[in-house]
Amino acid sequence: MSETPTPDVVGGTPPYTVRRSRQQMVRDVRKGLTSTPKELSPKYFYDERGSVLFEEITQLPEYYLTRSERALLEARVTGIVASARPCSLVELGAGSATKTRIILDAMRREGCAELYVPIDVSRDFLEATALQLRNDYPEVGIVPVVSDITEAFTLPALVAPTLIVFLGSTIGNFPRDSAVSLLSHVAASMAPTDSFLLGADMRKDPDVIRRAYNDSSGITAAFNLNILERLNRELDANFTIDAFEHRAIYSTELHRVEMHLVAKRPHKVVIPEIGELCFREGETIRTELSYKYDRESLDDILSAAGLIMEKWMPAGDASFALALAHSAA
Ligand code: SAH
Ligand code: AVI
Repeated sequence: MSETPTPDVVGGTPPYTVRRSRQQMVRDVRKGLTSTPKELSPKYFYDERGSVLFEEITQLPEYYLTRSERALLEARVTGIVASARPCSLVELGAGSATKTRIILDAMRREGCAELYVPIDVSRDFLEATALQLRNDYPEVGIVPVVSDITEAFTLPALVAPTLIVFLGSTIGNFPRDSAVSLLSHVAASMAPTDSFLLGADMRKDPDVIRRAYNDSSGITAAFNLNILERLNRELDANFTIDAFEHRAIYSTELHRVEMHLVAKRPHKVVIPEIGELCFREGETIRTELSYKYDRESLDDILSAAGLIMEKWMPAGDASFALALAHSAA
C-alpha cells in the first residue's frame, strides 16, 4: 500500500492527510515487538471494539477521571467560553465527544457555534460520533478528521476564534517530550485570539489510581488484551489471547501508570508480515503509560510547548484539573 499521505476526512471534502495506516501499523508493531523490552503504542487500542471498551471504562465506578472532568467542565464551562469566545471547536482524540457536548451547548448559548472538528484515529467510531452530533447539533458544521495527532495534519478552514481541546487526560499517554512536541504543533497553529483547553489527571492516593486501572469487572483488562485481538484481526497474527494477562502498576516516583500484557507461559506468535516472535514466561509488552500531574509539571509541559497557562481549574477534590492556555507567540 502506498505511503503517500492520502485524503482521509470522514464525510468531508479532501484534501486532509493521514498516512495510510496499515503499513504504518506493520512498521510500528515490528519495531515495538522486536525491541527489548517489547512495546506497542496505545494508539492501537482504538479500533472500533477498543473505542467501545474505552467508553465502558468511563462508566466504571473505579475510573474517576471521566466523572471528575465532566463535573469540572459543567462547573467551569461558562467561564471558559466567556474567556475564549470560540466560534470553532477542535478536539484532539475526541472519542465519543460526550463531555464535549457541555462545551458545544455553552457555545450555542453564547450564540456562536459554527464548527466542530473532532480528530481521532478510530475511524468507524469517529464516524458514528459525527453522525450523532450532526443529528443533535444540526446548526453546527461537524467536520471529523481521521488522523494521528502525533503526525502533521491539516485542519479545515475554521471560523475564528478557535478553542482547541484535549480532554480525558489523553496527554498523559505521552511521555513529556512527546507531549511537548504534540502541544508545540498545537501552539504553532494557534492565532493570538485562539485558546487551548487541557484536561489532566492529578497525582493522588496511589491506591485510587491503581484501582482505576485494575477494575473489578475486568473491562480494563479486556481493553488491554484487545490490542492483541486487533493484531490477530488486522495483521492475521496468531496470538493466543489467554496466554497473556493484564497488568497495571503505578510508579509513585515516575508518577505514571504502566500497563503491560504479561505472557503467562512461553509463547510463539507468527505475524505474516513480520515473522515469528517468541515470548518468555513473564515477559511483558508495555502497552500504555498514563502520567499523572501537578500544576508545576503541567505548567512545565505547556510552557515548553510555547503555551501560557491563563486559567488553572482544579477539581474541588483535586482529582483532576483543567488548564486554559493561549499561545506565547
Ligand atoms: N476525549 C475522550 C476520549 C479519550 S480516549 C474522553 O475524554 O473521554 C483517547 C482517544 O484518543 C480515543 O478516542 C483514541 O482513539 C484517540 N487517540 C489515541 N491516540 C491517538 C492518536 N495518536 N491520534 C489521534 N487520536 C488518538
Ligand atoms: C485515554 N487515556 C487517557 C486513558 C488513561 O486513563 O490513560 C486510557 C485508559 N487506559 C486504561 N484505562 C483507560
